[in-house]
Amino acid sequence: MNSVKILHCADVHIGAAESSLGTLAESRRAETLITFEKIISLAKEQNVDILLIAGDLFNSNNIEKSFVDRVFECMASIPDVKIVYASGNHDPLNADSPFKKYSLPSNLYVIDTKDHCIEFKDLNTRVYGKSFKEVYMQGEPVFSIKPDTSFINLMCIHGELRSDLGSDYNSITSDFIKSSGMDYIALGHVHKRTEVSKLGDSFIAYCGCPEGQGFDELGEKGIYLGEISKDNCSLEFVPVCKRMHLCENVDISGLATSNEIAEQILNYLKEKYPDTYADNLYKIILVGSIDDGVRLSLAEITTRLNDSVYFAKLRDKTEIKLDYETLSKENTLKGVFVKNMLTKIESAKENEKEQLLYALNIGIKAFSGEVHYDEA
Ligand SMILES: [Mn+2]
Repeated sequence: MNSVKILHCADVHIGAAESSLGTLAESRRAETLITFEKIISLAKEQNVDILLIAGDLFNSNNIEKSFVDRVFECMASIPDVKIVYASGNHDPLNADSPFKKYSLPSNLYVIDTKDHCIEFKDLNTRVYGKSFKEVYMQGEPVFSIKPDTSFINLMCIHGELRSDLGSDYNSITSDFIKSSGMDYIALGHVHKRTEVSKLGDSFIAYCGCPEGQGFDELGEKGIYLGEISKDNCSLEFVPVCKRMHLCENVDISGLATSNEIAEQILNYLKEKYPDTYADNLYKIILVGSIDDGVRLSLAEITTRLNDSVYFAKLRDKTEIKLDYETLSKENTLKGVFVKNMLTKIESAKENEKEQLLYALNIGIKAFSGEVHYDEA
């Protein structure tokens, strides 16, 4: 066999709850399982030989049995696919691990906490790896079984790429990769996908998480799928996420009512994400300048948006169109504040001016009672 078809996924975090979503948190939690089911279907449809899961399949070992049962049932439903699992820091392979507590599907191969090599003779392939035993794993993996070049050599591992051995999450250095003898190293841990790259003779990639879990995990998420041979790696990214987290700046200059603003945001989203706009989670940052006297009701705009999209939250970064000079002459506390700020801005260094102007705007909004504690 000259090549092997793999699907590389990691960091599914089944059972993770995005608590900031409030009433949606439970359904979002169920979607981590549904996304895993999609990965399993893809492996079957694409006639994958080996499904590599590089850690953090479960968000923690404290996962309810119903989720574990479903995961193992899905795995057992694709008996022709060999599934290799290396535990990550979220679901370490200790006595509490679902992979230790329950009986496993016969096509699931769990990588040990010591250096480990699993041989699939029928595929002429070996899979190396090492599982986390506890939340932390220091040092660098060592493999006593040296790669035999007559096999396709794969590695499935959770860890942190870095230049030294200082990580608490399994340091993987470029020297280690270059001397590994691997044809492909399937990495987990970093939730942001990297392109497939080559170090020495080894191809390597983080596939990222298949489902974003917050507004620090933006955009399309998925897995890598393709063929690996001794001298070639043809992996392609395949999106599998049910929803995307997205952060968008929307200019609402000149608009005044919540209705108009909500419509403007929706039109923007429909144009940018014609097929998926209703399904995504959005952090919308309102920008532009609005007339003095316009009072934005973030609550009303949010409510209107949430009629049309799965989830949206707003941040107000608009500026008020103001005549500062006239304001500074007002014989009021607000007038004095504006006057003092203008003097400060005038004498400030160039790089501080923008920050001070922002402070001036926040201050003016505060006089109208519009500033909330989470304004930032
Ligand atoms: Mn993770």
